Amino acid sequence: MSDVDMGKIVLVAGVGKSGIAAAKLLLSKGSSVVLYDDKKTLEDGVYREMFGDGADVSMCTGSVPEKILSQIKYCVISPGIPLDAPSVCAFRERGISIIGEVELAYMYEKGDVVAITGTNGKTTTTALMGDIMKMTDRNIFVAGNIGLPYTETVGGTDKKSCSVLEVSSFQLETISSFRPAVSAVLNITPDHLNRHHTMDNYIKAKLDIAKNQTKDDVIVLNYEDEVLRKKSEKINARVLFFSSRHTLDEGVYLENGKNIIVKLDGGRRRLCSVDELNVLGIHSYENVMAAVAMARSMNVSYEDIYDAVTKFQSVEHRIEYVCEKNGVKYYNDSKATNTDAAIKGITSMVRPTYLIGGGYDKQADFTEWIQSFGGTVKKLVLIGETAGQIAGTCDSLGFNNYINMNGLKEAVDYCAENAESGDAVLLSPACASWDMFVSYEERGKLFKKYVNQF
Ligand code: UMA
Repeated sequence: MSDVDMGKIVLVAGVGKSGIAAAKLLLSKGSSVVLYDDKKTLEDGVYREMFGDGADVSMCTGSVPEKILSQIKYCVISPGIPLDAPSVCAFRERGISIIGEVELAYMYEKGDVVAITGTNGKTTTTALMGDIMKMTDRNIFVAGNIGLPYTETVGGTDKKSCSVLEVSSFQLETISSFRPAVSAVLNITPDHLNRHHTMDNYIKAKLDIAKNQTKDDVIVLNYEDEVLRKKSEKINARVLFFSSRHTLDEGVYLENGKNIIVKLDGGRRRLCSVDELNVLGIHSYENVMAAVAMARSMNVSYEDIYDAVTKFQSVEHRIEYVCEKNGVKYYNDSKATNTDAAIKGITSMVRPTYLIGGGYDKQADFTEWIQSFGGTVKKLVLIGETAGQIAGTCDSLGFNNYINMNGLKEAVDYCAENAESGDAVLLSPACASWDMFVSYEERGKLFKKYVNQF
């Protein structure tokens, strides 16, 4: 973790969030920067606004002129650019070293690093871990794939600070010295195979989060994930498991589906009941347990962990708790724009539920979603383009408890009038929003507005 002589001119590939933040960091360290993008062009005025007058930065698109290439030793690459992209292959052939944006930031890290990856849940877990760490008197930076480039925050780090980072497989592919004190891999299921080509490559990228960790560091892994359980034997760091289904001799686990138990260093402690959390569903409890295991590894007190996890609200639009009115709890899961996500939404409900579904037609099949209702759905309230198709699938499956409404406002009013104390109302459409709304965010925000105004 020391400043590195990158040479005077550094190429930065990709002019998105990461590329711009990396360029600013490099400029602040005295390098001159050549931005490169396969597509994007930035006009002169935009440069000046972004980097300030007189900044030592220029830009090329499509290809990098020979006279520039011949002077370059390093290229900092954005996570969205595949390592086998023609431009990257050409840079490598010229002997230019490729450095990832996360690796670049890490060169200037002065404090501790906690890093979280996984196919699902990493944004939520990173946000929660950030909240827990903020209970301490340390300076905390929450960054990475969550949306704020690590190169943008690293300049503020010091010996006492901690960077809590969400890291994607794209970012992990290009690390070389990156070494978190505590890391977590939440789960690994097939994703991004167009980029990584094989599942083995994808798994390798994720587990590279631990490649520089030693026995003085900790990695938190999901005991229910067979791949992770198997691979754990080859990891150098101390492995701590969390489990939603098994009692562990050491680690964090869910007892009887209800209590979060921490069993570490010979002690056993009940942290809380899941009823005290504002997040729902086994996948959410797993995220909480992973954060608890990481936080204990960072020596955060049980009291601070308890306060943070019980205050934590889920990320907006993901089974987001809105409020309780007349004994009815309202949840916004507008981000459930496909049936897989909507199955997670409805199976997370522990109360009889009025479920608002339907929307833009993506030619989906709703069978598995309707089959997942079990006894939970008291009434399916249908809106949008797909309402008729969903009703047809309900009929063919013998589920008759549905009603059609003209729009979201009418659907919310219907639920408010009919739901009884002890019920839940869940917007989890299983469809995109574009038939009636600009985005799922707009749909979710309107839902919350309608709920809050009656
Ligand atoms: N570009 C090229 N050639 C390519 C591909 C892209 O020149 O072959 C250029 C594009 O024209 C564009 C720029 O690269 O101008 C975009 O760079 P980028 O895709 O790396 O995007 P950033 O804006 O830098 O955002 C990245 C992450 N994006 C990706 O990994 C795709 C963001 O994660 C992250 O929040 C941000 O850095 C800050 O760290 C987003 C994401 O979708 C949310 N991540 C994936 C996921 O979560 O599944 C991994």
